Amino acid sequence: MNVWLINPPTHSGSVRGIRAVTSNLFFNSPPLGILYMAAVLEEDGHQVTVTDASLEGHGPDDLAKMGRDIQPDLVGIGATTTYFENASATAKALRRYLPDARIGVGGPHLTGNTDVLLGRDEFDFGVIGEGEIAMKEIAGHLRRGESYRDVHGVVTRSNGSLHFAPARPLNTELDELPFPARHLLPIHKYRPMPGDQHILPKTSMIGSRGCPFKCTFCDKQTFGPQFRGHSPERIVREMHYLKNEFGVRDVAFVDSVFTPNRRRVSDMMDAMEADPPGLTWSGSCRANVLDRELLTRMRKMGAWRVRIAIESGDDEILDRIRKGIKVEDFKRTARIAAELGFDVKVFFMVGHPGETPETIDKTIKLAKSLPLKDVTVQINTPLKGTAQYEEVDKWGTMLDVDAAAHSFFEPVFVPNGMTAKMLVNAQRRFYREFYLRPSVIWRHLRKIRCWADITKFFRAAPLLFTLIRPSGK
Ligand code: B12
Repeated sequence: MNVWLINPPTHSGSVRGIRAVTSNLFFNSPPLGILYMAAVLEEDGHQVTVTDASLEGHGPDDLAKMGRDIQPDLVGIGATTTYFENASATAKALRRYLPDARIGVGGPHLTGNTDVLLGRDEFDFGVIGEGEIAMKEIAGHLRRGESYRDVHGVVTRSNGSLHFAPARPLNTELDELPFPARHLLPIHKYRPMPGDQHILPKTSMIGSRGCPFKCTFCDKQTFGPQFRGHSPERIVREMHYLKNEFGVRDVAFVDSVFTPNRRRVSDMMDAMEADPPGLTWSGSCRANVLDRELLTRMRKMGAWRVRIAIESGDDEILDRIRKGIKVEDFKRTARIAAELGFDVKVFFMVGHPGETPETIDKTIKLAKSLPLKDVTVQINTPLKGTAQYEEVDKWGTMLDVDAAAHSFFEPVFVPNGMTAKMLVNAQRRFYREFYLRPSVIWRHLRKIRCWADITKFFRAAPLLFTLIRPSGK
């Protein structure tokens, strides 16, 4: 079968008013889910084309024209909530040129919102959850001229309602999956966010799926609560492969949680010590799992950055969002990491349930009190299927906005006693107060080693300008 997998456009209909953010953030690394599926389909003898419309700046019509040359039998489009409408517009445009192709959709939005398939004739089917084996089976059925309707995990329409095939169990044998088919995309075209740029070329990798922690804002419907890791040896093999095949020098692990427990981190460090990958890397870490000993081993093995999501500087809010970490634990880990020479990047949100101007002040104060190099400040966005979505009315008001607004950079939910404008202003003030300090500017300037380190400041300028200027609304 001739299969075409598409990461949808992020340009047309892109998130309003934050173009500098979207253009820097949303194509900083290849879509690994699509590349895993592509690898499995290739292994099964299919001819596979992958297009990242976000990276290439293609809109739905450009893709439709490309479709005439590719002539796929089967098309798969993946989307988050933010870009589901763009996935849908793409499928509609493809229909015009490819009347016989089967067009399916998967990814986090479809998984949490299967009812979006109703009344959307542009899609023939959806896949709930992990897509590799489901897509392989769908392509196999089509190759044999059979219906794919009952392939596990597939949802189709029939007589105005949805038909759900039995659910597909989570894949627990991750090492049986081939490496993502990165050779199908121009991986050197991806650019990290300026603040995430360390040594180029850089790319991303994922060492695990699932997260056992219970943060109420997180959409973990695709991979579920069960942590499933690639073996540490396989992770190290993939790092070597990235270095040898693609000349990669820096890897960002995009696991939901790179450090679920001490044992896992220690096993990974054992594997790296046994066969040093010889690249730098970074990962998302739980502040209460890491200690000086583990951080020291990670640093020796090439880790240059820890990304820590603490979200708030208020313990009451941390309890409410079931973060499972105390502000004091976070402070200790952030300080040790900075002391050991890590670039510490921390994720915060404003607009939590129960948030007030005072709790936001506390969070900003916390960020400024620690030797952090970068922060990301998002606006809390209750996604359907998350625990916080269930009790959102108790804590505030959901605004009547469309899916594209679920970018985490514009208000979707306003806590009681606050306004949307206050949230945007707080986010902007947070960035302003954090970055416009001599200590932080110096932390950035002292890392300049080469020309690429200088040019990233030119890329960062419009981004920072967008994020720090008062909203004016
Ligand atoms: C890396 C990452 C990013 C990168 C994306 C890089 C890229 N090009 O993919 C960046 C930083 C740009 C990013 C941005 C955003 N992200 Co993000 N991101 C992730 C993260 C941490 C890993 C993604 C990944 O590679 N997963 C590994 C692969 C194997 O899984 P996968 O992509 O989900 O694909 C599997 C299935 O979804 C399915 N599938 C996917 N596509 C398709 C297509 C078809 C046809 C089929 C059949 C199946 C299928 O099969 C795949 C293989 O099993 C996830 C959390 C997570 N751990 O998954 C969040 C996550 C995907 N992001 C999320 C969000 C909200 C965002 C942003 C909106 C918010 C923000 N401001 O950061 C933006 C939107 C960007 C966009 N383009 O849509 C949410 C999505 C929730 C939702 N309902 O949409 C997640 C799930 C985080 C969370 N837990 O809340 N993100």
